[in-house]
Amino acid sequence: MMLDVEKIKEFAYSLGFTTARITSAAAFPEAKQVIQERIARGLLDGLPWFTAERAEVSCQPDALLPEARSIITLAMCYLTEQPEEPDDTTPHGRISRYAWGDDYHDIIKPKLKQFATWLSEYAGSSQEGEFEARLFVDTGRMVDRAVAQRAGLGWYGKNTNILTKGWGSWVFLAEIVTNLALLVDEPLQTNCGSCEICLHACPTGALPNPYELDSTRCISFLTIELRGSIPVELRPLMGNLIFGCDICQEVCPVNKLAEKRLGLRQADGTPIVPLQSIKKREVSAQQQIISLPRFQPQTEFLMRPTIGSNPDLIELLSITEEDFRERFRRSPIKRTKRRGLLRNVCVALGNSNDRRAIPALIKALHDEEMLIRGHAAWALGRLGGPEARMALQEALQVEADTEVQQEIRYALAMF
Ligand code: B12
Ligand code: SF4
Ligand code: SF4
Repeated sequence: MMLDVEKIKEFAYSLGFTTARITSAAAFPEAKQVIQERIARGLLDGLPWFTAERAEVSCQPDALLPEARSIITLAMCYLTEQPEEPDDTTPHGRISRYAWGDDYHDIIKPKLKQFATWLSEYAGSSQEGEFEARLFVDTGRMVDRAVAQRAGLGWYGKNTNILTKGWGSWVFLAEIVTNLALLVDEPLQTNCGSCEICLHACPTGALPNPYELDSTRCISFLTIELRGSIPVELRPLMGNLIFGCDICQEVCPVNKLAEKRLGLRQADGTPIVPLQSIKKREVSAQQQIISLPRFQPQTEFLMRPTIGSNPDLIELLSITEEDFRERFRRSPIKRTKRRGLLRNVCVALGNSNDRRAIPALIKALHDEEMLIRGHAAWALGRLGGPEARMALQEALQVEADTEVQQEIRYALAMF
């Protein structure tokens, strides 16, 4: 007996997932080919775990669960109210939207477990043999977007994100691979049409062609995944982004429409997207949004006041290891560790053109982490002025690390 997939989707919605679709557990040969080709071209360099062998497994669901027959693919919208723009009394950074609240892995994983328990009971006697399932959220063990595309959960945007009807790309993706045989959904017949807004909006040129991301230039990679120094030629292009980047999503007309339809407002009560800013021609008829599913915003995604979306960069530069652990304990930001975050803060301050940052940067020039010292030197070189120059000259006398010495010399050459 075939299980009622509508009941399964209903249960997903009751858990707070915003879209649920089903596809078979057949392999994903096109995705495998694309990923392996991108690895070979170096577009995924800097993600050492992302190997051709891993891609092979992630595109082969029965390598993850031998009896796999279906994949339930799930999206959870993380749109929340937009905070007020900060005043300019001090330089501010920008944190990407997905990191304003708690870490989504910690929110979605327990829900997947709850879902699997329910499924096991629901499948009950209709299932021959034992119910089996594997749960995935962003582990890289599963090609989340390829699964979502084939199941009709959304379509590939040219910025490589999956766009869903109703929520745009403001969704996290997750899957349950199971040995249950379920009725599958068809892929959507939707695409971006002639729109290419995101490709032109990317500040670092990380989207050289539609559907192609050069991870090594992407600010999301540079601020979150990269462990070492940020290439000097990319630093000036990063603006005040200190954790992740949403630019290619913020400019997307499908996303703007989603924000408008959800009625999200800024702190002063005005809608996030003024109606007139969405030009009709930017959204093809195909992309017209279908009736809106229920929206159950997860309170865990709401912005946490201790983090904010636009933190004060000078204050942030002074945090200790202990402060960092306490402040970002439940946040995705903990991934960068203090040294990665403060490296990014230095770059943002270097781009701020705000000399008020100089005393804090001079202090950071003597931080115990060489990564922070090196990027503070670069920022001082960018901001310039006699005070910054003298601090750099003095630091060069005492600096023991050759990489930081090089950064200081590079910074001094900017004067
Ligand atoms: C590695 C990774 C990254 C890397 C590399 C991203 C990348 N594009 O590859 C970095 C660190 C840069 C990154 C950044 C971000 N990421 Co990320 N990331 C991943 C991860 C772990 C693997 C992605 C992957 O397989 N990349 C390999 C490339 C080759 O795959 P792909 O881009 O999907 O390629 C497909 C398309 O190019 C398509 N394609 C190729 N040619 C053509 C041609 C046509 C005509 C069409 C239609 C399609 C098409 O086929 C390819 C194979 O399926 C996934 C989680 C997971 N397990 O899947 C999350 C994931 C993709 N990331 C996510 C998010 C939210 C982000 C950020 C928005 C975070 C942020 N705010 O900073 C940015 C977005 C950057 C961007 N523009 O993509 C979400 C995306 C949700 C969504 N709606 O799509 C995911 C799914 C995590 C999750 N579970 O929610 N990420
Ligand atoms: S996330 Fe930012 S840097 Fe990366 S592709 Fe999009 S706009 Fe470019
Ligand atoms: S900005 Fe345009 S091209 Fe880019 S993802 Fe959105 S609809 Fe597609």
